[in-house]
Amino acid sequence: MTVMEQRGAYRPTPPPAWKPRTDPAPLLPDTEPYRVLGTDAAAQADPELLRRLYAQLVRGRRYNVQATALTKQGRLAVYPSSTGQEACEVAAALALQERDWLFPSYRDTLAVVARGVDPVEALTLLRGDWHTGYDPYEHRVAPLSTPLATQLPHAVGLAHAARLKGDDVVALAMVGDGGTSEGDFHEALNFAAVWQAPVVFLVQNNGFAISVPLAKQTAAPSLAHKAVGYGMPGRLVDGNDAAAVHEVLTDAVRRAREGGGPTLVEAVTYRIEAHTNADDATRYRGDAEVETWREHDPIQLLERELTARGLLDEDTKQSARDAAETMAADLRARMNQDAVLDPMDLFAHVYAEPTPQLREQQALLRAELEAEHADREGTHR
Ligand SMILES: Cc1ncc(C[n+]2csc(CCOP(=O)(O)OP(=O)(O)O)c2C)c(N)n1
Repeated sequence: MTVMEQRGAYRPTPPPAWKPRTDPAPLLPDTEPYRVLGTDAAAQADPELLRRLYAQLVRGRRYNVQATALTKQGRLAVYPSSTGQEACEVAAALALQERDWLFPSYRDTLAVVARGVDPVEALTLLRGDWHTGYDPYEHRVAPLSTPLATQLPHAVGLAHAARLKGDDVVALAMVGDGGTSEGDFHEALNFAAVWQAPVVFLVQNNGFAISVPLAKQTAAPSLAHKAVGYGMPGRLVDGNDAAAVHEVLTDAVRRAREGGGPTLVEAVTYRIEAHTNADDATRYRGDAEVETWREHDPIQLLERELTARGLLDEDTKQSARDAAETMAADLRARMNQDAVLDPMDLFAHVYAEPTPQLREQQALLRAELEAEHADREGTHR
């Protein structure tokens, strides 16, 4: 007897009609990272914007070199260099309007500086001096986040709240490839898509999370594909092509502003330096790989395009270099001054209402400092 005969007259009622809630096709990223420089699309790019990006890239590279030197001189505790990633950093800052908000991670000092924060204040946290170091409200830049991906739900919260209040604000949140494995990444993207919050997520896929390569981080076809599962578009872009990153982010920011909801952008790039000055990258990757990426350098890419189109002469190049040198000299001089710090500031701005434990610790430290002071006075007399 066949199965059908065993079933006899039984006819199941068909389930309610099902269809995907949104068409996934428009959400899918391209199969290749989007490029502008060296392609036909470059002819459409605004020469003034390209020159602005160029000057910022040169400045950014010089900032990375100077900050790394400061770690070697004992003037900076730690520096996660973004050498090789300057196009993402600069484009992120330039894609935003003044009224928008930037939510950076610890590697994004350049984006913070490109947005207008004082170059020294942007390093305060990494010097280990004083909380965030800059006023987040002045340039609408959230604190550099060391805990991975925690800045993402903050960005979504701010963007959603702004929309509820009727404020025209977009939040752009930056995160690394490793950060996409965090629960906060998932929660932020899910809320952003459900609420259609005006937020743009920029993942800088620089190949590694310290020593962990991307292949050990995810089995997704690309990080941009992760967007589809949440119901937002994923865009894949060449992260070393400043014009391409700027265009993709500007489009995503515009879309968010117009009520189109969030976008996840994966910028494919490479971390040329070690994770930080405390890391030895030769233990987990070879020089040959680094060299391949050096040949796809963001500054060189833009310089070649500008030169080929007759948009960059020797004087313009020199003035970009001079401006970068002036910034570096000022950074060096000011970072070489000892910071005047009050240890009691440790307790400031932790909670609006300090906990009893915190008050107790605060009293202990005050007593210790007073005893030390009295001791010193006694010895000197
Ligand atoms: C919640 C959390 N877990 C672990 C760490 C330790 N940690 C610091 S950086 C890092 C790697 C992050 O890599 P990625 O997100 O790819 O960013 P990248 O450093 O490459 O810019 C890890 C695991 C942390 N800071 N926060």
